Amino acid sequence: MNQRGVTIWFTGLSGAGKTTITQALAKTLQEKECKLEVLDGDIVRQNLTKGLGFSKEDRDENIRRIGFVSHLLTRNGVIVLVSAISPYRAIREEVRQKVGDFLEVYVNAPLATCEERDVKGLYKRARAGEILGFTGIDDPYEPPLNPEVECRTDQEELSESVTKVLQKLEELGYL
Ligand code: GGZ
Repeated sequence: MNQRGVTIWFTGLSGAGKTTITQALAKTLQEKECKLEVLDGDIVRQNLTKGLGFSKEDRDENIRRIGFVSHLLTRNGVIVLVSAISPYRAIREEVRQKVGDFLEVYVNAPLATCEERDVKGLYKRARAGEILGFTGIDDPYEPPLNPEVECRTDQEELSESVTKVLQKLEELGYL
């Protein structure tokens, strides 16, 4: 199959559901025998961007490196699923320009919902002052102004979120 590459960039707060949607979408795309790669913030930070912290400079550097790898893969016909908070609009735009074939998915759940889920207990620790500079608590998150897809994970089922992304991929001729 001569597949067109594209980077699908999932941005949103910690606990919004980026990884969950990415994994479900990856499974569906694998079933369609698409060539794909997943770059998850959590995993990437253990190798490619190991040693970077959460200052604005480090987050931007994290995103820039993920963007670089995404670009290489995308131009080789891979569907790249990136899951990273990527809180700053400007660097997301920079990556979009560089990659070209780029789709932004805003994984949107209110902070209160993310905090309630608190899967890893990080919000609790951030509220207690044990983690400083936590996105949404004492660090900014700049939502996309014009994302190709928005998933309201507090209002829709996982399958609905996945379908929205698949439909957009079809609409734009990537599937
Ligand atoms: C936000 C943090 C922080 C701070 C650790 N702020 O929900 P998680 O746990 O598994 O995913 C979050 C991850 C954020 O890494 P990213 O590479 O996606 O961030 S960025 O795009 O901003 O570079 C969270 C955990 O690391 N974590 N400290 N201070 N999230």
